[in-house]
Amino acid sequence: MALIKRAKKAESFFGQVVIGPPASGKTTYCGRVHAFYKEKLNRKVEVVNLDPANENMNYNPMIDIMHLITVEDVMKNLNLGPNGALMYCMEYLEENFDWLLNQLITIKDSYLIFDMPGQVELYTHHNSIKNVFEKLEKLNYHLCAVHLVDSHYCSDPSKFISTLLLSLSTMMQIALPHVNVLSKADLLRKNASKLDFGLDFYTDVLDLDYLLGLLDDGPFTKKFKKLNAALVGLIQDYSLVGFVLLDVRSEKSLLELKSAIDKANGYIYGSGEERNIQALLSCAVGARTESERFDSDYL
Ligand SMILES: Nc1nc2c(ncn2[C@@H]2O[C@H](COP(=O)(O)OP(=O)(O)OP(=O)(O)O)[C@@H](O)[C@H]2O)c(=O)[nH]1
Ligand SMILES: [Mg+2]
Repeated sequence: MALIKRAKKAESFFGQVVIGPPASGKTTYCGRVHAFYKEKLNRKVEVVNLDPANENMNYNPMIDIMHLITVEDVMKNLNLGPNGALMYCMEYLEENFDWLLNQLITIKDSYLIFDMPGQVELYTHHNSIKNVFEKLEKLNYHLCAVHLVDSHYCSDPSKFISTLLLSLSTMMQIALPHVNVLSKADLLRKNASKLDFGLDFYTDVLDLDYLLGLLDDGPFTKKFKKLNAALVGLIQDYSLVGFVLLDVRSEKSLLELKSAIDKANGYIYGSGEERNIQALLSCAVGARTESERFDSDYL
């Protein structure tokens, strides 16, 4: 109770919670965005690792759940498999919310990036992660969920419809300001000629009747015409799902995503940050980014 009172006295905090399926690029993005915000935007920023099986962090976390609990220990001691152990770890974190809050309140004036585990049910129907962030929201932590999904799923109409449904149910369950992201956009661009539609179709999610046409002709999905129509109708009725493309090696891409996230949770720029953004934008317009140069020179 005293801890909650101390936290409530604190001013508002801002940050992003990086979620999504396994190997969608969450940890890579957290490390990259930590360096980018700090070095290029002069934003004070810290990473909080809440993945209890995170082996290859490319950043030094300010808070690390692996000091509280690890998937490996839970598997050994409770004789659980990896998925059950991860669920247990998240329930343990919820029960030990004070462990997290005690450390968060020592971080002053920093923007927070939460690196999260990659198990889909943690974001679609399990309640622990939702409850942890709901508590933080009540304590003036203005967080935006950044939901990364591998853009490889655009390569097949039935995989893309699953991506849309997953994104929609995650938005509903996590209930934070939300930005959906198609990660590894460098690979998507490289293979754009093999896609059924242009990139805008996948990011804007406007007219899904074209997708319905492909689903109704697909070798597996053609058997389920009514179901296809109902799923497409559901997504269109909500008209909530759209995506930002992310290539972690491109500063322009990181800036575009940063704008969407800052708008979603109402982040107020620190002094000088806007100037740095303008400078970076003017470099990006008309000039090729590092990654584009790399692609065209070496691939
Ligand atoms: N080409 C490309 N590869 C990427 C990009 N982002 C991440 N990757 C690669 O994707 C793989 C998975 O990245 P991680 O950052 O470990 O993914 P994760 O979502 O943290 O994975 P889990 O924590 O296991 O769920 C790694 O091999 C990364 O190098 C990107 O923008 N482009
Ligand atoms: Mg990870």
